[in-house]
Amino acid sequence: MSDLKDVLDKIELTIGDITEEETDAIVNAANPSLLGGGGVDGAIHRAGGPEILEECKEIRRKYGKCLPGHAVITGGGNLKAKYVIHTVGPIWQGGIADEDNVLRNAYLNSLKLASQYGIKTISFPSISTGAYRFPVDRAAAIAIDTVANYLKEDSSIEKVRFILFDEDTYRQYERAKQSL
Ligand code: AR6
Repeated sequence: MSDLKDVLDKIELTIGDITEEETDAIVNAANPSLLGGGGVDGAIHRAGGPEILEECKEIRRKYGKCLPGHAVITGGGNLKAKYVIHTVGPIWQGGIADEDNVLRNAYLNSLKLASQYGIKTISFPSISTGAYRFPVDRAAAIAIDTVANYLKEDSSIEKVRFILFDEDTYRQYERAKQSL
């Protein structure tokens, strides 16, 4: 069990493009089809090349769609990251559809997969706050809280980076981290 200061030291926030990350794994904000899309999903498949999509198709064939809150793992294809963890966040419906818990599970199941694969460093985008329209301040609080609580209990992951695409999103995550 780590204390809060140690945990906060392991969480890094930065503005950037997640496809350029050199962490062991990056996380994709995918959709249940796992067959690609726009936003960060499109960027990861474009930069990572066709191998990632082939692996996603294989997962689809074996296990079917990836439900919101769940996560699956593939190799990193042409990316610097060795793995891509594909998770599906909730579509924001005004807060009436258990969106907070689904978002929490998307982070939690991604982290659990990372631990299972011996991943020590991992980068997340801001899941659900683009096309899925989850309010950024609320999503940031859930993301930071879920990661911090996980790191308190599991010391195998050494670094969690949030790669935020714009300044406003970055500021919301910074605020969420400071308020812990
Ligand atoms: N690096 C880091 N963050 C990025 C990048 C990038 N290269 N590109 C976009 N973002 P979104 P969602 C940010 O829409 O809301 C897809 O079509 C973006 O600015 O990618 O979970 C999927 O296939 C925003 O802050 O994901 C699904 O259908 C954040 O990443 C759907 O979108 C998330 O935006 C998932 O929607």
